[in-house]
Amino acid sequence: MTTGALSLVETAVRAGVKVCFANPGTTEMPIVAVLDGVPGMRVVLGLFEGVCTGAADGWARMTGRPAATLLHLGPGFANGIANLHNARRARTPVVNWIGDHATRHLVFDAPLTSDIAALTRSVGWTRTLKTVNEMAEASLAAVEAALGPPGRVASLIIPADCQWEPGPEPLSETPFPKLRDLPGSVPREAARLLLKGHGGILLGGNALTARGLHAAASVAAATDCRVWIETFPSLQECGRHVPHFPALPYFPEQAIKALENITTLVLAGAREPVAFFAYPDQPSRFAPEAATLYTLADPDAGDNAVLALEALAQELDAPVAATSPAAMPAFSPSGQPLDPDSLCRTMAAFTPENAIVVNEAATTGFTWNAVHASKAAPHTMLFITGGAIGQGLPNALGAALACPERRVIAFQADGSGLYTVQSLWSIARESADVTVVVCANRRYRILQAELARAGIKDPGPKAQALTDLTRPVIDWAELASGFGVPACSVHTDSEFAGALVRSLAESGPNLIEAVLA
Ligand SMILES: Cc1ncc(C[n+]2csc(CCOP(=O)(O)OP(=O)(O)O)c2C)c(N)n1
Repeated sequence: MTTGALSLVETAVRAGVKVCFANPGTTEMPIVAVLDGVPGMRVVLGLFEGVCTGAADGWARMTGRPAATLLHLGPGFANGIANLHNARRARTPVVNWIGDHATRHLVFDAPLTSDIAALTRSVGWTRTLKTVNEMAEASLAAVEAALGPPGRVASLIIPADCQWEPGPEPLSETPFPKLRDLPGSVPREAARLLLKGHGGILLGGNALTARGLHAAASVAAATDCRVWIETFPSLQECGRHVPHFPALPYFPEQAIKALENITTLVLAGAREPVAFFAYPDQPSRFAPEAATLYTLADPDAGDNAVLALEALAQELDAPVAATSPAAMPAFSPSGQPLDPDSLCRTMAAFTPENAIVVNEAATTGFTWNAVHASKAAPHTMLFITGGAIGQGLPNALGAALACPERRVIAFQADGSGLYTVQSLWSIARESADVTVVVCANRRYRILQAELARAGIKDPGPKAQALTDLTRPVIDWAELASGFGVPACSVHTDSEFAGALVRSLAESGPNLIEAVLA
C-alpha cells in the first residue's frame, strides 16, 4: 500500500533528494517504516538534531541539491535550528520533514505539542499538512521552495495520520533552480562606475568559483579596482590555482579602513557589507557614506554572479587576467610548539588537491583564510555563514557523504566543535573520509579579544571563567575514540605534519588534536 509517508519520500527521491539526516521519534515512525522500501534514499542517523541540519547544509552546499532532515516535533526542530540559521544565511537548499501529532490528537495538548510553525517560519518556507492527499504535491513543493533560487530552508510539518493513511501516487518531477538573467544595462553601468576610478568589488555567494574569481581578476586588471571577498562566504574555491583576494576584515575599524578610499562598491553576489555586531561609537555600515553601492548580482534574487562578472569583463573588453600560481610553500618543520600561524602553514603544505576544507577554526581560521589558504593546493572551502557555531563537524559529515571521492579536512576550533561533537559518531559510522584538525587553544579566544575591545584589560574571575576551557582540560583524543574515531594529540609542527600525512594516507576518519601554545 502507498501510504502518505511513501508518497512523501518517493516523490522527494524522484525530485533529486538522495539523503536524509534523521533523528526521529514516534510521530515520524510511519516515515521510518517506509525508508527500507525506497532504495534511492540514503539514511544517516545523527545523535543530535544540530548534527542532522548541519550535515544537510554541508551536503547541499557541495551538490547544489537539497538534503532532507527528519526531525521530531517542535523540540527536535528547535535543537536543529542554529545550523538551519546558518543554512539560511548561506542560501542552502534544505528540506525538513518534521512530524507532528495526528490531527485529531492535537486538541488534547499532549506533552510534546508545540507551535512548530512559529519555529520553522523563523528560518524559512513553511507548510503544515492538513490531509494525506497533499503528501506527494507538498513533498515536491518543498523541494522546489528549497531550490529557489535563492536556495532556502523549507519545512514540512507532517501530522502522523498524514503519514500512516493511504496516500496519493508519488509524483515524478525533478525541479531545477532557474537563475535570473541580467539585462545588459547592469554590467554596462557597473563598468561605467568602475572606470571612474577608486572602485571596489565585493564578491560573495555564487561568485566564488574559479570562473568567478578569474573574471573578477580580469575586471580588476582592466579598471584598477580593488576586490574583496565577503567575510563569511558559504563556499569558496581556494588555492594556488585561483586569484587571491583578501576577505573583508571582520572587525569594523579594519573593514572601514579597507574601504575608506572607495567611491564605488560593486556588489557581485554579496550584500552591502555591514558590521557583524554594533559597538558603541562604531557605524554599522562599512562603505563610506558618499560611495555608490551598485548591485551587479543580487544573491537574494537568484542572480548568477559568475555570468554577471564575465559580462562585466566583456563589457570592459578585459583580457583574461594572467594568473601566476602562488609558489608551493617550502615546508621545514621547526619542532617548535604550535601557534596558529605554524599550524596553518603546516596544513597548507599538506592539504591534498581537491580537498574540501570545512573552516570553523574561528580565530585560527581567520589566519588560514588571510595568509595560508591561497598557498595550498586547489581546494573548496566551506565557511560559517550565519555565525552560529557548531556548524563545522556536521558540515564535514555532509560534505564527505556528498563527495566520497574527496578528502574533507574539518578545520575546527575546539569551543565551536563541542556544540555538535556527536557528529564524530556519525562520521565514524559512515566511514567518512574526514580528517578533523582541532585547534585546541582551550579558550574562547575571540571572546577574550572582544572583552579586550570592550576595554576590560584585566578580566575578573567570572569574566575569565566564561571564556576559558580548562578546569578540566578537554581531552579530544579520548572524546574522539569514544565516538569511534581514531585520534592523536600533537604539540609541535613536526608532530602535526607527521599526524596529518598519516591521516591523509588512510581512508576513513581521523582526528588530530593540535594543541596550541
Ligand atoms: C550558537 C552560538 N552560541 C554562542 C556563540 C558566541 N560565540 C562566538 S565565538 C564563541 C567561542 C569561540 O571559541 P572557539 O570556537 O574555541 O574559537 P576561538 O575563538 O578560540 O578561536 C562563542 C561562544 C555563537 N556565535 N553561536
